[in-house]
Amino acid sequence: MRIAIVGAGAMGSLVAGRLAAAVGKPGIHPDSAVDGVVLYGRPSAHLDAIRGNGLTIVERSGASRAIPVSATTEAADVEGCDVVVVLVKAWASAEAAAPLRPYLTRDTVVITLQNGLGNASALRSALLRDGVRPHVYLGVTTQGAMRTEPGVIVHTGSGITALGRRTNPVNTQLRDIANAMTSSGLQTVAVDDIHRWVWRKLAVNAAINPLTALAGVENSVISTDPGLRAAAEAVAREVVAVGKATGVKIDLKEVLAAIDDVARATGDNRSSMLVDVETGTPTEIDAINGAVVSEARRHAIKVPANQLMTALVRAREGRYQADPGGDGDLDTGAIA
Ligand code: KPL
Repeated sequence: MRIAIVGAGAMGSLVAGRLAAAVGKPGIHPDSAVDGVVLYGRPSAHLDAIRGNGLTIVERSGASRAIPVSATTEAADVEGCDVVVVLVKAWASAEAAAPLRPYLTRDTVVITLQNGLGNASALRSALLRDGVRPHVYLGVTTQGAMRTEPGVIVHTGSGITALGRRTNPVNTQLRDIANAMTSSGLQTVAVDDIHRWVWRKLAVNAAINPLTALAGVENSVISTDPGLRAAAEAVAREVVAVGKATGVKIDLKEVLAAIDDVARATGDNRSSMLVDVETGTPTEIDAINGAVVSEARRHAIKVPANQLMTALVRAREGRYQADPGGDGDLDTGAIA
């Protein structure tokens, strides 16, 4: 299968690099072999560096390796790909997907691995052409990565990636994609209860991202600092209540364990929201805590902790949006 990764932030680069290193290797099953990978992003020093010297992935052990990755800024280069994995910031979904519209077919599988809620519907609307649109599937990942300099990313934490369909059980194609990702070194499962995974990851992001961004700390501190841990629990408790109201079977104990696991597994990582506020880039607060607040309103549930996170992060963004100055080049997700 030929796979395009949309968004050359840290996570997009990690997925593209791992898959590119698997090209030509036998897959778990012949249909899950990776035949080609293209990384599509905005013109940037990072993309230029990848084109010149390959993508360097630094492992947690300190070992590193440069992998040749075909990197492009041309939407037309995505033509012919069977699978398109979207890893741009939530607020950039429509803008990143629209140029791809002429090059995708009704058979293309588009998978969002973005943070937050609402990405699949934004992609579906942006990709609609003459009443036809590709399949857009849901996914979440708890892998952690950071971009440290152009052409270099650090794989800060090995997590798990889950893929699923919105209303139907998984199909063979999704299983093949999950196998392709797993054999490239990114542990991936195709699941029938993807909404549960999406809400669990939403709770993880809703707790870790704004707290790390506001406190200016690495992910690990969320589970080691008692005050931040209590705040994370307050945020997560509300997300679970709202998730349950939407009909998703999630459980607070499981969500709190996931927050501690992710905080530990990606311990040295600065969350994407912390990097955003440090580099003056728009954050994903609206797709994460803001989306929880909107859903809560529909179900008449009070979510003061999520409201507070949303207001504080928006205020922080307001300060740098009024006075733009960050170069935004070291962000972790936006198409770059
Ligand atoms: O998704 C993340 C993010 O930073 O956006 C986590 C999992 C919290 C890793 O940092």
